[in-house]
Amino acid sequence: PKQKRNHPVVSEQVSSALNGYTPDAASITSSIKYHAEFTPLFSPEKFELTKAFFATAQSVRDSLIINWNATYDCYEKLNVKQAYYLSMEFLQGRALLNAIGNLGLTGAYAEALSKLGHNLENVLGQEPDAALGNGGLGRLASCFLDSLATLNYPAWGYGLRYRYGLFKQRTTKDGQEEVAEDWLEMGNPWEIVRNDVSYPIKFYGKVVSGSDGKSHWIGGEDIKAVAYDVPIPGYKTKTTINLRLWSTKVPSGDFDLYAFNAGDHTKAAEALSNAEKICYILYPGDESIEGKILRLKQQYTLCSASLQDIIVRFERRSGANVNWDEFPEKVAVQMNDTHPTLCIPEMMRILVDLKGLSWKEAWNITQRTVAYTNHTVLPEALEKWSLELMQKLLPRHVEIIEMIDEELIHTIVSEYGTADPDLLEKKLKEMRILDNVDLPATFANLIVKPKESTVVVPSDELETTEEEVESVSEEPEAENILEEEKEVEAVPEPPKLVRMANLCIVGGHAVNGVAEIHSEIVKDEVFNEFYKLWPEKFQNKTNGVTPRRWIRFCNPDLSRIITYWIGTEDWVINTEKLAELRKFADNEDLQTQFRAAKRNNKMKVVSLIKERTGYTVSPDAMFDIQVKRIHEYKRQLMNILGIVYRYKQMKEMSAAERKAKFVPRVCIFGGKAFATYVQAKRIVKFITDVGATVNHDPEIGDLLKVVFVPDYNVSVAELLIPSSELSQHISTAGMEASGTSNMKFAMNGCILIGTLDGANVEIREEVGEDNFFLFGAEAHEIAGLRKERADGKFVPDPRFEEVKEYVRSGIFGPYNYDELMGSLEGNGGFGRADYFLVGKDFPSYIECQEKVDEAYRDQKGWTRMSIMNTAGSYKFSSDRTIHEYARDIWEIEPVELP
Ligand code: T68
Repeated sequence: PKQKRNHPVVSEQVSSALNGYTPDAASITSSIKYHAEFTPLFSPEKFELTKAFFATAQSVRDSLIINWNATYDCYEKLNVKQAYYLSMEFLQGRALLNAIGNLGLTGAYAEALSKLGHNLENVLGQEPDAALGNGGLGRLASCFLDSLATLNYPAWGYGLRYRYGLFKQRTTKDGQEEVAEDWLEMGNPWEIVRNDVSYPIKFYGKVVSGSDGKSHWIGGEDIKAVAYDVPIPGYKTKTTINLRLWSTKVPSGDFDLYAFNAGDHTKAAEALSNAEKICYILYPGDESIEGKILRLKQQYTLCSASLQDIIVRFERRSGANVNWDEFPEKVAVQMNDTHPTLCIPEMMRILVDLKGLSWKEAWNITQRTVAYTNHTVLPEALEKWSLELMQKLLPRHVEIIEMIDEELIHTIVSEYGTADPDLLEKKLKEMRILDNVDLPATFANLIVKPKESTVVVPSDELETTEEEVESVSEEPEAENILEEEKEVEAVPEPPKLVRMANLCIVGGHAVNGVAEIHSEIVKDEVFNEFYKLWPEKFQNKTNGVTPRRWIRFCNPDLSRIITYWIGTEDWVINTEKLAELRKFADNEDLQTQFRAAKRNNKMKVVSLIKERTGYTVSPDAMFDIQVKRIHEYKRQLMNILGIVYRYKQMKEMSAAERKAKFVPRVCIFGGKAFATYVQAKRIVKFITDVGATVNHDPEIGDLLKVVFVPDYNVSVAELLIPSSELSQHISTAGMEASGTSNMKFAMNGCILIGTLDGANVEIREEVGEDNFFLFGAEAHEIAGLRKERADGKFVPDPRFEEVKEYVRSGIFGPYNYDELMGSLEGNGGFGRADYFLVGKDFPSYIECQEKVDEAYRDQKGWTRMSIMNTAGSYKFSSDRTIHEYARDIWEIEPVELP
């Protein structure tokens, strides 16, 4: 084995691919038959589709295990530096096509299955999606794993094995309905349970000082985390890395046999369910305190089990002489958002309490090891945990966090001095990890200010109801009080909180945003105080997506065309080559082929829509798609209001005028609303209601169709994205950290309509501004525009007023849309008075949509734009992103297997 330099030459990888055992169709057939017979999942008599899928997957897994073992052995022997990507979410989707595609065995498997009486495509369709994530953040983690393996980087992912994935979405006449996603019902052929790899995890209990001078965390509740490994194959390389998912169990010996035998079955089962419920579901609702505890338990389980595992591996690979100072030279830990922040205090706890290192040594090692990726600047999405709750669940970690906070106070005090107590107080308030917590005793007299425990309110500001006034006036004593200044009861103390992002920034050596504009906002606004203190920590790593799943496998027609025109299939790992398509953008043959591929992909979606919604749509119409989690800042509401405006105009025209003005469109939506996000669920209901009216309007026919595809997930995305001609990325500027579907759409020759937000900015730069439909306010204007609204100075466009009124008229059914429309109004009393500035951007949005119609009429011009999007999308391969993380943050090198 040899260690290679960074950025390996692609052709070398391809030539070294699969230089071991490569099965042919005949051996695959017998392997599938073997698994159908001996892998005890199904009854023996039939070989129907489900069984064909499982037997096929088992046979693929055999190949993966060979490569997984070889990869593991190699890293173990070389003792190379390894990166660990910790994420509460991995949105893997289906694995079969990806695995056989990466192994270069798609043809052989298709042949083998056909010999056995099955069609590969049908077999692929049997696989449930592994939906262990919500959206972009989870899918990014999965794209990263694919790139890491493909580029031969020594790296693993760590996550949780949720029993139920993100809910299945149904749409009924009442809107969205959630159903449990039982993805493991039939078993998971890709995972390998490692019963010998498990670690103890503790919750609650207390901390005592031992005679050895160390802190001991004792008592409480003990569970264990067991490893389930999912092999992740790289494309045309033997490297197969690992996604290790933890499942929680009751420790052996903790089952209360006495209670069970004495008939108290519930008590005996309690411990079991207490342990197992930690991994039941992704995002337990956290409105209740129980839900919050469960979520914190999940986060801690991920951090503690993964770190114990990483540390055991480090010690084993170090042999007899463990040199802890070398730890950061062997290990890089990336925290995917703040969800794995507890890595920091957990690493400190293990190093100080269990391995006997000094605080200083441990802190140095921890900081050099961990790094943090930020995915949001929405203040409400920055995680803050109740200190009280954390103290109960993780008492030792809170002690450690308090010490880190205290060191940070030292730093802030020495940076800003004590001469200006107001300034110092402001800095401390903004930067401390602990919010609303008194300064530790050593600092208590730094900021000498009177402590206000009660608030004095002048009598004229006291709110009194009419009834109270009456009763007051009858009570002479009360009147006396009213005349003086009344002392009211103390306002409740603000909750004491742990700000996880602050802890991440302090405890790690790098902080990165996920697109250029976002990283600038991170530095200049959200975490500006930290940026001023440690500018060297802040970086940008523009997101990317894997071109294997998102072009090569989901769009085989387009892939063949690209390979033909570029003359090699190398573009799959060397996406820069896509740029060569630019020179053929006006070539008629390429254009014809591009359109034919698009049409073929649209036909698949015509069937999908029919099957899922019953609607018949025409493949000749423009496919206009917005698919992403439903969120107000993503402004699905603006899209649907734009459609309503279009529909209203159509209704006011003659048939001939309609045809002249509008091109036929199928407007497709998809995405899940978080179960407790009321406004998002209203939006889903609204879209389906508009569809129900428009799609049945005989006057409109194929000129406009509105479809909400239920249960959007990775597999649905793999069908929708290749079929799209226009896609919408229309967030309020400054609010979408990056977006990643925008990249997938561009790769698949779709033209984007969007704001200057997230990765849109960079996509537009790469594909060229003529090939991107831009509209809307820019990020630097948003604060001013919100102020304009708040001051009542905003004058909405009459078309916006018109469209809201149309909705309120009841044209889309009996549902009362007052609240939804009211949320878009200055002071409608509902929601946040158009916080997301739909009203502001609406005119430029609909005007831009008119330009889209015009452009679409010129099919040659449109296809040119489409080719330019594919050609200009090469920067957005996650291979590029991973090379940057490897070089700038993790300092790891690719390793080619022998
Ligand atoms: C997304 N974030 C960003 N978060 O919204 C998107 N959040 O702009 C970006 O492209 C993507 O991350 C990848 O960087 C999310 O998907 C979550 O799903 C999430 C989950 C739990 C708590 C907070």
